[in-house]
Amino acid sequence: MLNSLKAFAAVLSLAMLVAPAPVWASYLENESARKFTDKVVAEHGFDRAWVEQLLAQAERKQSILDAISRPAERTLEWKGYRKIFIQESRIEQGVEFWRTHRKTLERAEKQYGVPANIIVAIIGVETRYGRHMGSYRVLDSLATLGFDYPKRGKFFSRQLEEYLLMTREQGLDPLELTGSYAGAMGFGQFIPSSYRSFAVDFDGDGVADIINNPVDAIGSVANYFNKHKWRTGELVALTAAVTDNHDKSVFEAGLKPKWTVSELAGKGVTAYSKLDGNADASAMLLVGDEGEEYWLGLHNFYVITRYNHSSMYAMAVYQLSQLVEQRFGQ
Ligand SMILES: [Ca+2]
Repeated sequence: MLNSLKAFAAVLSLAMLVAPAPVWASYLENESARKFTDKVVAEHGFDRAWVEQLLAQAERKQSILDAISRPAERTLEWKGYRKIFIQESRIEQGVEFWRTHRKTLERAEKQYGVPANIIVAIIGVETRYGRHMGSYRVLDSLATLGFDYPKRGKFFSRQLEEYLLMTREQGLDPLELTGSYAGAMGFGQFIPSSYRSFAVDFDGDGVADIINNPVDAIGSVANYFNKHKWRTGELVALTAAVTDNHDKSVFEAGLKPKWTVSELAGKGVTAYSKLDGNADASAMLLVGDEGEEYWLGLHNFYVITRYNHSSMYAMAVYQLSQLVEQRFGQ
């Protein structure tokens, strides 16, 4: 009896030595997290004990790792992608958002030169006008992806660093904020580095709060586009026609406009409307409900892709902006 108890105790103490660290302490034991702590203490003067108690409260979430590993929307064709973002309800809610924030949108348009319909459409595509801003704690998202997702760990631990700086600058509690599984926050889903670079205090209360404050969110989206060189009054995209022997390689040339409108015409892709032949443009082939569609994306279309590097994303924003504007004007 005594011997078996002793043996049991020995097994138990051995188990305690080799057992993985308990979940609540995981990020204190994690090598990347330790390096992270050293870095932010040395470079930004954060208190070591404060960073450690924060990371001790960060939770590794399997659901976050599952979400980021899922096949992305890029496997969809335009006809499937479009249905996700453009429906009657999202157009109607866009009109409602526009009416509610009309004064703020007018002020943002005047100050930043970005039209209201584009600001509304971005917020509509990102979060359905603030209805779905994400329920993951940003701290958990960025710690999980920063320390437990080697493929993009460097990017996300850098975002966690930005997050600590951002919450310190704005006087926000890093334990409180919620967002997407990838740490994007607020009406326009800014990651922490974008928050620090582009969020503005548009109602003048001293805090740039794009999570609870739609006025700040509107100003911040407009500022983002302004800083990414939106050109006021210029077109975004136009449908195009192709000749039988057009150069198909133009559709594989990437997001950045590589040719002028005239050069694309020479390659057999021509806009239906008359355009400045010297304007820069990219050519797109999208598979819609009625088959292949051809488009020219102009400079401002490229600017929308700076928000999310996808031509289908930019097309969804553009088309939603048009539909909401039409309905708003009725
Ligand atoms: Ca504010």
